[in-house]
Amino acid sequence: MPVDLVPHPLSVTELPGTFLLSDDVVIVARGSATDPAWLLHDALRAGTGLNIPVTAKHRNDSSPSITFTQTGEEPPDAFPSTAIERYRLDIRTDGVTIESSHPAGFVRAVQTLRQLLPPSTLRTAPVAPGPVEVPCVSIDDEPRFGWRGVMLDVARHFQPKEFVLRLIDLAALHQLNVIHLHLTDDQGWRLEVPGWPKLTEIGSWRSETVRGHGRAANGFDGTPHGGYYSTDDLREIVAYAARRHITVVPEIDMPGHVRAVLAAHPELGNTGQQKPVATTFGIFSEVLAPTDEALAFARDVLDTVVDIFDSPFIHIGGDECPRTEWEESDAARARARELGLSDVSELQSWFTAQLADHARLHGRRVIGWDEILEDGGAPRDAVVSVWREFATAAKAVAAGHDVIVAPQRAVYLDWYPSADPDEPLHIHGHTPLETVADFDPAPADVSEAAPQGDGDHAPAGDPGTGFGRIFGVQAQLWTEYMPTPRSVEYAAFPRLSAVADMAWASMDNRQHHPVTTRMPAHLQRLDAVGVNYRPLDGPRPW
Ligand code: TNX
Repeated sequence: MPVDLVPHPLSVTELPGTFLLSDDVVIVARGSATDPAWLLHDALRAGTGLNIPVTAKHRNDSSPSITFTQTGEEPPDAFPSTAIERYRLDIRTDGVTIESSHPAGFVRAVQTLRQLLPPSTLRTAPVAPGPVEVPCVSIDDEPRFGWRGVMLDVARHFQPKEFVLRLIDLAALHQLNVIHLHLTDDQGWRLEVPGWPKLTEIGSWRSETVRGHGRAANGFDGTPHGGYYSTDDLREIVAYAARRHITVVPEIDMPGHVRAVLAAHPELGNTGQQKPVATTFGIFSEVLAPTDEALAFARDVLDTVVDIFDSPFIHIGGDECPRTEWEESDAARARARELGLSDVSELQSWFTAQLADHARLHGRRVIGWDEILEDGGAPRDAVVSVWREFATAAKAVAAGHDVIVAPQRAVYLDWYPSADPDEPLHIHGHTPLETVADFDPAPADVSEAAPQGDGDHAPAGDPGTGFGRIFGVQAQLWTEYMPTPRSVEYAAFPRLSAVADMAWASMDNRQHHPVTTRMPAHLQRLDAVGVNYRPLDGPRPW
C-alpha cells in the first residue's frame, strides 16, 4: 500500500503488515496529549463509527492501543517554531505509538494518521462502519517551515462562517498552521467592532455584486452583497482553529483599501466626501487621513482585534496605498511637516510605526505587505509579507525583518490555473499546479541573506532567534472573482495541497517524490471531504 501523503513527511519507512483499527483498540493519552487524542477519537468516530475510548492508562488486558507519549521537556510555546511540531508515528501490527514533546506535534501526527486510513474515513459519517486496516509505517517528521499559511479574503466576497471552519478543517488535514483572514477592504468591512456600529451597518454592505461565473461574470445586476462576523463568530473561529493548533491571523488593511471604512466614517478620510462602499475592484485613491482621529480609530480596531485573536501577529495590510490624496491635501502636507517627514509619501511609514507601537503595548507584532518597506520603511519587528517581487524577500531578511514568502507568481491561487479559455474567471496571470509544485520559498540566496551573528537582532528574552528569518510560506485566496465557497474551493484545490507540501516537506523529498505524482491518491481524500477542486485535466465548472 503506497503511502502518498500530502505533505510528504521528513522520513517515512514503510513496514510489512497492517494494524487493525477495531473496537478492541484503546487510545492512551495523558496531559498535553489528551486534547489531540480526543481529536483523533472524534475523527475516528465520524469516519468509521468506532467509538474508541480515550484512557489515561493502559488496560491490564491485552487490548491493542494507540499510545500518545510525551517525550522530553515541552518546548516553549513559541510561534512560529518547527520544534513544537516534531513527532514520531509508529504503526506496527500490534499497536500504534505517537511521540512528541508538544501538543502541536501530537495534532500533526493525528492528521498524518487520518491520511493513512482509507479515504472514505474522511467523510462526516461512515459509509462502511467498522474496523479499518492501517498500513504499518514508521514516520519521523518535522516541518521545513513554522509558518504554513493560507489567506482567505472575506472582504471582496463575504464567506460564511461555516466555510471558514471548513477551510480550517482542510488546512488541518494538510498540516497548514495559519489561516490569515483578510477582514477589511474597499468592498466590505467584515468584523464587528464594539463602539463603531456604522462599520458593520454601512461598511459591510454594497449595492452591487459580481454575479455568475466565467468570463461574462464581470457584470452587475443590482443584487446587494454583504455580511460580517460578530465578535462571537470570530472567537468561535479562533477556538476551532486553536484545537487544531492553527493560528488565525487577522488583517485590518490600512491606510489604503479603506473605502468601506470611509463609507461609514467619511470624517476619517482626506476629503470628507461620502462615497459608497466600492462595487468594483482595483486600487482606489481614498486613504485614511494622517490625523489623530484616524489613528485613534485604528488603535480602537486593533484593541478589539487583540481582544478576540490570540495570534502574536496582527496584519495591518499596508498594500497599495496611493499618495495622491495626501499630496493634494493642505492638512496632510502640514501634518507631514509637523511630524518632521521629508515628504507626504512617508506618512504611510509613520502610520505603520504608530500601529506597530500600539501592537507592542499588547505584546503583539505587526505584519504588513511589502509596501511597508517603502518611503521610510518599517520598524524592525514588523514582519513583511512579500507578495510582489520574490527578490524583496532577501532584501527584507537582510534588513533584519522576518518574512512570510507569498509571491503572486507562485502562491496566488486567485490567478488562473491554466491558459484554457474555459477556466472560470480568475485574475491576472497563470499559476499552474506545476509552478506551485516547483517553487522553493527559501533558496540559499534568500535564507543566507539573514544578518549574521549580530546580537542586536535578537529580541529581548529570545536569544538565538534573531530577526531576519524566513518564517515560511503562505498562499493567497483573493476573492474578487470567487463569490461562493464553491468557487473558492475550485481556485484553491488542488494547488493549496501543493502549497502545503511546499511549506512542510524538505526540498529533497519534494524532488524525489513530487507532489504531482502523489496527487491522484490525495484527490481521493479531497473527494471524500467533498472538496470542489479543479480536476487535474481542467475545467468542468460546475
Ligand atoms: C493585489 S496582494 C492585492 C489585492 C488584490 C490582489 C489580486 C495585495 C497585498 N494586494 O488587493 O486582491 O492583488 O491578485
